[in-house]
Amino acid sequence: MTLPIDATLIAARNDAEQRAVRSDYAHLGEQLERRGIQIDQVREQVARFGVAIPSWGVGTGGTRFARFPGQGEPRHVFDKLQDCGVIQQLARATPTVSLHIPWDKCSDWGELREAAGFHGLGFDAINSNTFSDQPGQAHSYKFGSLSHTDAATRAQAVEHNLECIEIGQQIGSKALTVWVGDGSNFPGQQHFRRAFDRYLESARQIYAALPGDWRMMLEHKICEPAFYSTVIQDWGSSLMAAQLLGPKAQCLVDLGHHAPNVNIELILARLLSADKLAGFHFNDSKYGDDDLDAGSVSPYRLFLVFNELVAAAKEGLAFDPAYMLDQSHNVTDPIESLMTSAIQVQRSYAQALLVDRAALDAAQEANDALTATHLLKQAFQTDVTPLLQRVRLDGGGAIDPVATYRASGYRNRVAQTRPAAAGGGGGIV
Ligand SMILES: [Mn+2]
Repeated sequence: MTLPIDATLIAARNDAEQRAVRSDYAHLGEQLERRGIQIDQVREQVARFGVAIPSWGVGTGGTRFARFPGQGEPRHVFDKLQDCGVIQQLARATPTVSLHIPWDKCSDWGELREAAGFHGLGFDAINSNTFSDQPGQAHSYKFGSLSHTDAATRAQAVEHNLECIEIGQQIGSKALTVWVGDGSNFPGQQHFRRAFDRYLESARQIYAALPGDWRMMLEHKICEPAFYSTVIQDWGSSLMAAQLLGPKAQCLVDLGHHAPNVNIELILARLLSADKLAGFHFNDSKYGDDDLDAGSVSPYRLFLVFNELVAAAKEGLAFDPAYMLDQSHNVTDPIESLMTSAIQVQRSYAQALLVDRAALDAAQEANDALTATHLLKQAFQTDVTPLLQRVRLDGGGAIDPVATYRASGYRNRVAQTRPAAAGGGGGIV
């Protein structure tokens, strides 16, 4: 068994470009040195950065109207893992995979762990699903899961989360991500406070089953599938629930799960102050939870998120955010989108490392708004491309992951063994 992309192809393509990359890197190093920044130190920090790939992200996504699958769609979790292996082999920024149960259920978790090891991948948080019904399920989630009015439905949803923890333990996960679609579509449909209380009662049972070194990550969402109210609607509800549950419960921020124009970097600052920031789901949006590729519309906002995280780390806050891409690839090859998005997230992190923190502190103390905002812009407008290319080159990846991927013919190759997927019906994944 060999890695999915031929190593000699990667090396040949890198050889053709590496002289230019080293020259560009040296030039960027000179520019940064004039600003008092050692480029090699930044490069080492960026090389240690990783963002998880959601297993469902390697399949073509869709909207509630339709899905248009591409060639060679993954058939099962082992195919998904192989596609994640391609992403990590070429882009070197995604060392972990986040599984989703029951979509990724398999009969031998040990075998799956071995396959992940072969690709140099580990497993990040495990995701439960009580927002859709599975074949043979006794109770429907049409009207909710953890907060359902019916006790037996709530018990079934709790039981599913306990199963996710058991599976997670077998593959080396350390966190359970809980997002529920619970809510209402009509004013008056749901008693807001009672629904929240029922959610808490169920969540407490899940929390009680967490292993000592695990975290429970609560993901809020303003709407969809419930379009009038959701039980864990915003960071306020999420923070209340996390505080009531205990120290192992924290709040997960998905960039697409807010009202338009909400200041997300401020939310994360508040969650950091409360020691409740679990991590992030990265994507981008224009109108709502559009699940666009990270940084494709608002790269500055992505940078501002990392600016807060880097500042908090530098100021000595003890936190360990889990990062994951969570987006829907409807019109692109998901492997290309995920590589590009991981690099975009990595780019934002690198740019945030370039902010002159001492000068920013001084500008803030002096109420010099223009200088403060200029310092952020200076970091954001620095083209760190050569630095990211060097990180990939040093890590055995591709200087240009998308071009190398296209040259490898991987998609056509897997399409020969993976049957064409049916299109038509809606569904985000
Ligand atoms: Mn998410």
